[in-house]
Amino acid sequence: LDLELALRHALEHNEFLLYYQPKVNLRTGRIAGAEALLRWNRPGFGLVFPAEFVPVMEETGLIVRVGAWVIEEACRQIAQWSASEVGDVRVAVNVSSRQFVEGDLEGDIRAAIGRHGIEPSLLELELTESALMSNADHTIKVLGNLKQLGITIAIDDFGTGYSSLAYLKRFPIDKLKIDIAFVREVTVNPDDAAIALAIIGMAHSLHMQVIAEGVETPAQVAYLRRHRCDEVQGFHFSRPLPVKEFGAMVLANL
Ligand code: G
Ligand code: G
Ligand code: MN
Ligand code: NA
Repeated sequence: LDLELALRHALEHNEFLLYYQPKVNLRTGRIAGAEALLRWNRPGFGLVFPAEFVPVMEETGLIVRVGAWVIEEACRQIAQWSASEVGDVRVAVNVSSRQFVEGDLEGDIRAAIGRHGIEPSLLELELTESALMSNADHTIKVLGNLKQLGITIAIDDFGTGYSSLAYLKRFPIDKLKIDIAFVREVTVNPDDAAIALAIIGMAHSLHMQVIAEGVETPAQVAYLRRHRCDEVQGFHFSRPLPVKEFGAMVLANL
């Protein structure tokens, strides 16, 4: 309860901020975009990570309002980078199922894009399998509208949710993000390798892009490049960074 109150206070007093972790295109070696990751600059505590407060926001429903703030802030940052020497950066935001069911995700996104005058193709959404399944018919409609607008739809933590593959046909999905569970030992565990390769092959057959998360070693990068994974993200390239450091990294990588 104390935490819930502190989180409500945090939203009203602007204590949230976004860090940005680069996604790298394996063909070009260049930064292809970023995942925006929520941080809480809690007075007296320092920087607090999502594991400590996102579950409470999910339970209390506060994630709906904070999620809307994340979309607004990401769009504002995209516009600021586009107008600067950094240039166009595609930013992925994590979206909770409650934002589909209780919030006005489509309205929030349209408003933020319009307000900041950004190219819709610079915004990407990361949804978990459970987020997709929790109100499928409504979610399909919203995602269809957003995709028509030009937004990219990615499935986060792919392969770890409780869902059937049928949704790959029903939902307008652009990209699969291979869960870290299959990436960690991809170069040494034949089962993980088989799953990763099956996801890459399936994604490409369905005309989807594929990204691997949690990439930490040169061997993983080499393996994923050799097997035509499109993008990678992980500590091997960079931890999630504050805005200024991310911008500097893009400029150094050009
Ligand atoms: O940044 P970090 O690796 O600690 O993130 C941990 C978890 O918190 C990840 O699963 C991530 O998806 C989730 N998370 C981070 N930012 C957001 C956000 O803005 N919204 C939601 N719903 N989840 C987030
Ligand atoms: O669930 P989601 O994919 O949104 O979570 C992203 C989380 O993964 C962030 O908390 C981020 O800090 C973490 N992360 C990013 N890169 C790596 C990595 O290379 N290794 C590990 N273990 N975690 C990572
Ligand atoms: Mn994510
Ligand atoms: Na993930």
